[in-house]
Amino acid sequence: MSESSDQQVIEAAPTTHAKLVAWVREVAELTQPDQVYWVDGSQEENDRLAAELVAAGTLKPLNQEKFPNSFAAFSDPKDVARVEERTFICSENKRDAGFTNNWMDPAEMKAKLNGLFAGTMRGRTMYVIPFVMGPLDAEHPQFGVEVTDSAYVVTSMRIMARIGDDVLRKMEATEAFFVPAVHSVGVPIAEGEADVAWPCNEDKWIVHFPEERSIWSFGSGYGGNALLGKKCYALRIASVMARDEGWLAEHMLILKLTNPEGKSYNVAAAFPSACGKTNLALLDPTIEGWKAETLGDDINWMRIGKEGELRGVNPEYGLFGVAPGTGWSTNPNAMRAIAKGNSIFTNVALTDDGGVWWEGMTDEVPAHLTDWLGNDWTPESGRPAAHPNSRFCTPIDQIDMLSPEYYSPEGVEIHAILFGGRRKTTIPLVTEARSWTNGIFMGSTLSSETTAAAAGAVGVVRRDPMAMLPFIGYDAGDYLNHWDSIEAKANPARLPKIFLVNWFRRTPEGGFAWPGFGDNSRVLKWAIDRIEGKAEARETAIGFVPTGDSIDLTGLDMTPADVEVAVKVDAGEWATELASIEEWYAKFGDSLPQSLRNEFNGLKERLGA
Ligand code: GTP
Ligand code: SPV
Ligand code: MN
Repeated sequence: MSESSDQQVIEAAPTTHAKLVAWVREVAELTQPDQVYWVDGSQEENDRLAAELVAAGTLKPLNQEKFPNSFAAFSDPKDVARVEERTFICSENKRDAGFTNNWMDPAEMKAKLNGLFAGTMRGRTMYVIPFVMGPLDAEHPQFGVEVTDSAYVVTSMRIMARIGDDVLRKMEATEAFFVPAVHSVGVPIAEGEADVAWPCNEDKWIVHFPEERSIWSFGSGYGGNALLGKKCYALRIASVMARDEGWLAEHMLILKLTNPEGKSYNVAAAFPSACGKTNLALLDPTIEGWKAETLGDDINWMRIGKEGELRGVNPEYGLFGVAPGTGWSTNPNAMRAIAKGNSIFTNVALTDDGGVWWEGMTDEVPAHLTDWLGNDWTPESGRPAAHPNSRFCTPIDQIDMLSPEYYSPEGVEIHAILFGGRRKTTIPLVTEARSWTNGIFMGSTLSSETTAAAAGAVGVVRRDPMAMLPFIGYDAGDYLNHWDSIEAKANPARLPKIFLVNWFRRTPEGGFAWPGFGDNSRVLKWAIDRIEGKAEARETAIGFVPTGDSIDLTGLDMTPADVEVAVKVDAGEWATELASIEEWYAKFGDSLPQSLRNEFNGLKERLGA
């Protein structure tokens, strides 16, 4: 960067935060943008950026009557999901990254990144986005600054996190620590060359330095690869902070439920990507007298409160929800939030009147659409109109059922934790853990069929501990040990009960064994009644499952016998499962906590294997 533009960075910097100014200058020197722009987060600024993105062809304005202030974006078909193979945890010691992460020596990686980022922002604007994860009035606000050459990232970050001037003022007042996060699409523009609508590089690198708490992302503009406050900070980096400071950063929704007697419970649930978190977080209960309120749909930061209770906070500000399967019949609360506008849709299909559509949005399929690739589409086309990982990005305060406690810096007490995955067989609809450590065992062996949320094969069963497999920022065995250690740090009487759930089990005939969605409230009711000692259960080798008639089926076309099918513990299936768990646990080597090995041996014994 030339002397004069270097000068510009410093003079134009609207902050006295010396470390921040120095870091921004350093990144600008490396990446060589045409200009540096500090994002203030205002509506006026957002409108201007959106207009520029429309002119560039990145955003398409939607029908303003149906979707006010909303836009559609279409990514490069080679940039449609998180890229786990290209995601790295560069801890000082390889051992600290564990077997679940890709690792490279930090010095080697930095040399690599210096090459990749050198001049990468030529011909572009470098945006500086000050942001905070969680409420700005928290006792210790968790700051970050993302530097990016993508205006699409700026407009999306404005929905997903609290950004801009207010954050910067608070940050500079104490010269606060911030997580530095550098993002580039990796496509410099040469003099006189035109840009494309969705610039990205075939070579992608999503890199974390856990000791430094820093993030470098190159080559992708999509979702968790590029909106660095989300998975990169709030899970990978935050999980390391949480280990060091005695708390938990988890891939969980938070839902508040109030029973007909007016007593409230907060449920946190960890399901892998595209396995139902947003849907459960916006649950419309189908049982009489129960009320549900949303607190979070993807990330939960849990700390131990003054009375030894676990308290959860959602650090995000928006929803980045899977579009397909979100519809008026399955998730009306999400549909109402979306209908208020102010949203960015990525890789959905367009209707002829300038609206959006995706598989499962309406029962009736439109006769004609423009698919996410820009081609004509009809129901006879024989391919999905929207990409399976297409997303809606919508401000969280547009959810009618949002709990006022969402804004509380202290968060809410968590009364129950659910771990869940997508399994056609073996795993019952719901199983209550026998103890905290037994619950950690359930979480540690959580498994799910892979989805389109990450690049790679779909439908393959993989183990996904606490739904955090792609997000644990350190050694997975240490992570399980950290979870197990929470029991001793918390008040035993206030520890949440743990449950394993599976909305996706099939009957021998092939259909879903459980209707899911709003009817999941019936399972939550059973879980809460278990906390209160009011619901019946049958003890099995793997834990406590509901008796056929202990699940409220009022108004549902199902019998207790159907429930028995959904909660069956099948000896043959569990023999296969045990072998698979044994294989999984072998991967941890010495770092698997002994307490979990004991749990495994106990299960084996109870199953008579
Ligand atoms: P990420 O944002 O990737 O973390 O996904 P998520 O966990 O929030 O998943 P989401 O709620 O968006 O659901 C993903 C898919 O699962 C959608 O296609 C839903 O229709 C489907 N789904 C969600 N809940 C249920 C359920 O209870 N039963 C069935 N059968 N499908 C469900
Ligand atoms: C997930 O994959 O878990 C998501 C989408 O929530 S992304 O933000 O791309 O990680
Ligand atoms: Mn997610």
